[in-house]
Amino acid sequence: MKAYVIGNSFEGREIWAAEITNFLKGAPLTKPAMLFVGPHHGNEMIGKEIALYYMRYLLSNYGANETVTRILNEKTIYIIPCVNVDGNDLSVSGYPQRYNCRPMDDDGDGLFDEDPPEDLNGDGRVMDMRFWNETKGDWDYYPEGLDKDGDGFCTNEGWPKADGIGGIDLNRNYPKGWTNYTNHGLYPFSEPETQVVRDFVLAHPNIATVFDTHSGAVCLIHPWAYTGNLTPDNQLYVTLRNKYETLTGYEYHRIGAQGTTDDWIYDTQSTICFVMELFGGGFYPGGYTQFEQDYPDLNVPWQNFTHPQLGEVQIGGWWAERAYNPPEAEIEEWALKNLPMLLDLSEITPRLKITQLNMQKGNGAVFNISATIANMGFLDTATLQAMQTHTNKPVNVTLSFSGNVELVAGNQTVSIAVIKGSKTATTQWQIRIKQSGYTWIKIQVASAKGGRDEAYLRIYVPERERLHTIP
Ligand SMILES: [Ca+2]
Ligand SMILES: [Ca+2]
Ligand SMILES: [Ca+2]
Ligand SMILES: [Ca+2]
Ligand SMILES: [Zn+2]
Repeated sequence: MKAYVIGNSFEGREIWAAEITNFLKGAPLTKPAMLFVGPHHGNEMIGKEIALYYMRYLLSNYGANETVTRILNEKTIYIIPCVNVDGNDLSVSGYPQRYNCRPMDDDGDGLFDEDPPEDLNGDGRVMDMRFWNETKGDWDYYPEGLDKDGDGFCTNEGWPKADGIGGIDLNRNYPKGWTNYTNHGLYPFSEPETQVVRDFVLAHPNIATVFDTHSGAVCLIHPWAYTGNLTPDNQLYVTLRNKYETLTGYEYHRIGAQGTTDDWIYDTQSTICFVMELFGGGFYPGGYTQFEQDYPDLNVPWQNFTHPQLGEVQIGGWWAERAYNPPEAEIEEWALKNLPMLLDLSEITPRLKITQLNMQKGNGAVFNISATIANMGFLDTATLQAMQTHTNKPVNVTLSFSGNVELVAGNQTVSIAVIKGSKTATTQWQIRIKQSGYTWIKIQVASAKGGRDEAYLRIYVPERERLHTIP
């Protein structure tokens, strides 16, 4: 494993990536790859935990577990444990922060982030605060905290009146279907965090599959999110999601959103993308009531507190951290549910192999050479989306030889638009050898998503044949 910083967040924190593969069996970029994307939403911390769990699982099972060993010999796993590192740091400190930390004037008073909520009662988390309204005969609800700018806590001008920290919703900041809402950023890729993901993805064209993490629900999602339309690859997505429903116990649901990570990657990178909503009350097995029963700490009892400005209030209510993240003792259990799908996303990538080389002798020192390239993987070397938008990268088969060989027919590099999963393609050349004795011919196959392979042919030309054919 290699781990390195791939960029910095809005507040300058480091965003990391890891690449895991057997480096002795080929450089990471030359192997088909799967990308694990950690949280774009700071309060959805379970994604980061499962990233680290998966990292440890792969590293500790190489050589012991047959599947892991095969995957790390043949494939590369990229892991970005956390995208929204600023939001994550705030959330860990008890302030649930979905967005990044770019300052935003939420209440339109010309000041930025001037009045964020805070942990008043010192229990380590920012909760809700309620105050009995005599006139209404009901509670008024505010975020826990002080009115630092003297404009009130919460009025009929909007909720919350306080202007909290940031920010931009990073999973709305990608170009596909991007819409001009306040929290989507000024333009697609306006945020340092999404730029980091973009640059990483563009620098690794070998990524064939993506496992992107969110939480707040228990379900799996795939493109398109920006419209209700089906993608050109829908048949494939349905086949895979049926398998993943069985493997993980998560159900497929369509959740619409504009400008998401996975719509962009799938749209432009010939990559099959899934989002896992890892944990939460949405689509929870047995429903939301069951979720509340299983996690009673979700509803924190109201506790009396003497507020310096409001007098007697109560602090408690719905605990956002639990709504998005399982208790520590359950993290492994939720990671294990996802493990078979994580492994499978590495297994299904295309993988090219030269399975057959033929040589037929023609007249004199002329030889017909053919190579059969097999896609040993389940996925095609390009998605249908990529084929339709002409963004597919071809499979290139190249014949290399020394100066004593002349290419008579065929292109030295043959480009094949796509090789379907579990299918083969055959390329042919005709060469003339201008020298007697042994000659080596090299055949190489290279593709963005399907990895590389090479093979050699040794051809013997007796002295009299050479004299025959060379003018
Ligand atoms: Ca403001
Ligand atoms: Ca703000
Ligand atoms: Ca508190
Ligand atoms: Ca205020
Ligand atoms: Zn999310």
